[in-house]
Amino acid sequence: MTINVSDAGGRHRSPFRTFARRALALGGAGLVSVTGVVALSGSAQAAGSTLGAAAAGSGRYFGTAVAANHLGESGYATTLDTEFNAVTPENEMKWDAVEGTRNTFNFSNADSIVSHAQSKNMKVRGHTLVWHSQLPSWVSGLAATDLRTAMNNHITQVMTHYKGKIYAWDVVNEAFQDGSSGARRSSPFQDKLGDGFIEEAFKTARSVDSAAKLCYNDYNTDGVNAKSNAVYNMVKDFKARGVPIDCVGFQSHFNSNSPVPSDYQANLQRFADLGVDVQITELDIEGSGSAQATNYSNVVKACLAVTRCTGMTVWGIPDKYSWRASGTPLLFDDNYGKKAAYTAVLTALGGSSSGGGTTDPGTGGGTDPGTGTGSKTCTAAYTATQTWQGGFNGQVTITAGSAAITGWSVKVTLGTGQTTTGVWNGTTAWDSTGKVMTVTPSYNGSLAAGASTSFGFTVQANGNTAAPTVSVCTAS
Ligand code: 9MR
Repeated sequence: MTINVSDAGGRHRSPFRTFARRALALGGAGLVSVTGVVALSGSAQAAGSTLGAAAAGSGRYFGTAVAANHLGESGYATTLDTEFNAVTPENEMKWDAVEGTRNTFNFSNADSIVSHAQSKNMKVRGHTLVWHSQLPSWVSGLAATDLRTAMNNHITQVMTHYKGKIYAWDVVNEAFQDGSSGARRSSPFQDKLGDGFIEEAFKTARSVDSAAKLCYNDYNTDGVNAKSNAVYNMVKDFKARGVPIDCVGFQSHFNSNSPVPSDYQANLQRFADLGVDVQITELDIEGSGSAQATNYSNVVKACLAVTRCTGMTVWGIPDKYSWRASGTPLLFDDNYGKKAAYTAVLTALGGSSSGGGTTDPGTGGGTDPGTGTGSKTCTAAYTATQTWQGGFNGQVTITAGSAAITGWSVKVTLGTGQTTTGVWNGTTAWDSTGKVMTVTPSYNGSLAAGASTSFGFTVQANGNTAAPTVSVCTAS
């Protein structure tokens, strides 16, 4: 099996992608569009000819996740500045990024995104203050009293730094379990502080920045199901008791195992009816061509049909930088060509193309990055070269894009139970979970344009023969 994943500067993938996702019926039946009223400012240009401008026509924003390390790439920055009027830092505001060491705050990467957004008049969604993932080990190691202090301090420091610059904060992210239990997810916060940590986080957040909208954000809550019911009940309870909450984010990561639910609009509407805004916060839909385009169109129409759906954010710009790059889930191909999905979204938003830009016919694939930009890129393709009872050898082939590179970096995430017993032709650094290795060259960092090298590793399966997840390749 070969899986191609292409160039990006992302971090390790969330374990959430491996969770069983609730399969819901596909379809957009009953989706209708309405027009909102509020005028928005934004950088998007001619009225209705870009995503941002078209969304602004109904008083909404159209945003994207942004990674600070791509802002210097001209195709990336140009597409961002032309098409979008809102951004969410993809990783740069997470706890591990801003407070890796207790009370030492590093805002430089997040600041670069926020100042870019401000200079272009874009809204910024703050993502995220309290989350079990990308949480430094010093936090998880704290006892209850200290953890409470650390949580409130983190919220206070980060929100103070960005006070006045953030449209909406994901105050708490992914606090509920998947599946039918409707229970809260086990986390250091949940386990040590109990259910009350969520409302405490919201109250602290309100006390710091009363102008920012305060959101709860989660995935697998896009349709009506046990998990979304649990979130719904929490929001209802918060509203009844006056706990400050202004919005609910629906991540909306869709693929064939987790398709756009047929009751997506109805679900957004029932939350809106509780008196909160709703937002589509991390939209991506794996696939290609007209099927992908139709799904995107249905999602946009669902938001437009809910008056309190204030905006949509896609989780990245070109496919090559997606956390699910191999599924080509975004609106732009690797060369920033507009895919069929782009046109479908623009049309659903009520806009129409001005004829500029390139158009991808939407045939899918899209794993060859970088041509046309001149910037350094690479792809990483995984192959299982040998398997035996109890284990296998994996090989990752790195191929430079259209420019020569002098270094590369690839993350490999092992499956549950798996361990490695050896890595060759690469240098490894492990994360604190012991599951994610970042592999960089040992001697083989310099590659001419289009040239390849590979590294390999042995995996002890311990009952799990699934291929490890090989993340995007970052070139230098
Ligand atoms: O897109 C993000 C990716 O670069 C990171 O490696 C990953 C690490 O957890 O987080 C991704 O973003 C996640 C978001 O912060 C929360 N919802 C799920 C997103 C996809 O995993």
